[in-house]
Order: sequence, then structure tokens, then C-alpha cells
Amino acid sequence: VVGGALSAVERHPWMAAVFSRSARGRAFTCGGSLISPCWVLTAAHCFPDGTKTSLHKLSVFVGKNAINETDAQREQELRVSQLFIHEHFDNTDGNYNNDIALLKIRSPDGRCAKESSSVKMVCIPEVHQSLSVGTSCEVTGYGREQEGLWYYSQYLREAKLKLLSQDVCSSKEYYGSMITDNMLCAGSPDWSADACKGDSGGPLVCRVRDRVFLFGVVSWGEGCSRQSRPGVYTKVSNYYNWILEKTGLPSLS
Ligand code: 4AZ
Repeated sequence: VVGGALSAVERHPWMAAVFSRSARGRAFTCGGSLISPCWVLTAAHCFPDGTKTSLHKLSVFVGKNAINETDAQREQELRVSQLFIHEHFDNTDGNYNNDIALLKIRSPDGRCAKESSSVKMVCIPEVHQSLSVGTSCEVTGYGREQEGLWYYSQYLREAKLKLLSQDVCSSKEYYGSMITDNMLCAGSPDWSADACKGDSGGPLVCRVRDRVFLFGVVSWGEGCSRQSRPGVYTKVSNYYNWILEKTGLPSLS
């Protein structure tokens, strides 16, 4: 996150961190959001091997503040038993259309995530529920604090962003035809804050009548905090029924 502030996982207790094991050890891969005790929503592009991804190489943490520190008091580590990548995820135009994936998580004792002050679920907006342009939302993540840095943030950070209109975001001064109806754009009016590399898969949340909803999944953008290049997010409300179908949950709001 660029231009934000230090957060605390208690402020965003649905925040998940996806790691993958490689020859070089365990590497932080993407953010995610806890939408039920057993399910984390993230981005499809976090899994370059697609449906061939080895699930036993993945692990998911919830309740985590620092990416390189263990906090046994707060964090929970979970295994991944299922991965659903959206059937129409498509990057042939370089715009990550349908950039959404679900991870089914399982604790070592065969249960799921346990709710606590640092671990809670976020609501999913209903189909095509949309907010007005200019609504203030928040993005969180462990990603870069500036575009040019090679390292990620050590700690969870947050930034306030405003929703942009589809018309502005798909204008030729912005991203043109790269923006589909499955995406939404959010930025700061002075371009000082944005998601950045490493924040992918993580949450863009907006408060509606005192409840917090996951409106976006960090997906892409040209650089970070560049003028007229806002962050692009998967529009989660379009996937309400897809999420119900894959998870078998009765409701999400
Ligand atoms: C990335 O590479 C990335 N400024 C994520 C978000 C944004 C840019 C890049 C948005 O993961």
C-alpha cells in the first residue's frame, strides 16, 4: 500500500495472507479476505499454475500483522483443501478479467478459522449492489509502500480511497477498453495513495450502514499512485452467486 498508514489486523480482521512453498522456502504470495470460517476470497492471478497449483504448497494465515514475524497469540495458520479459480478468468488482453478465486481452508485439527479479536469475517455485497461514485473505502495489504521499492511492507498497512466512475476509469485518459464491467476503480483524489505490488488478492472494503462489505479484490493497475492510473479491483458484487455456488454457503451478506 502506497501513501497509507500502519494498520492493525484488529482493524481489518478479515485480512488473510496467502503463502506458497517453493525450493527457496515459504514466500508471501498474495492477500485475501475471510468471508466465512472456511473460505478465503482472493485473486485468480495469484495462482499462475491455475488449476494445476499444488494445494499442499499453499498456506493461509489470518490474524497476522507482520509478514516475517510469528505472533502465536493472534495468528492462525491454515491449510488449503480446495482452490476454485473463476472459469472465465482471462488475461489474454492483459487486464485480468474475472480475477477471483476461492480457497477452502482447514486448521490442523480439521476445523476452520476461529473467530477472535484479530480474526473475523467480512460481508459480501449482494448482486449488482453498487455504491455511489466518491464513496470512501479502504484498501489493506502487505505490499510495496512505493512503486520503485523491491521489498514488501513488513507490516499490514491501510489507505483510504474513493470509488471512481466506470466512465472516468474507462475513458481514454485513464484505462480505456481495459476496464470491463467486472472491475471497479478506486484512487485518491491527489493520487497519493494506492494498492501496489504484493497487495493483490487483498480487500477493498466499504462501510454501509455500520457493516463492512468487501467490494473489491486488489487486481491490477499501471504502476502505483500514478496520476490517472487508479488501482483496479475485481467487482465482488458481480460474483455473489458464483461464491454461493462454489462454497455452498446459504448466504453471504
Ligand atoms: C501488482 O502488481 C499490483 N496500483 C497490484 C495493484 C496495483 C498495481 C500492481 C495497483 O500486484
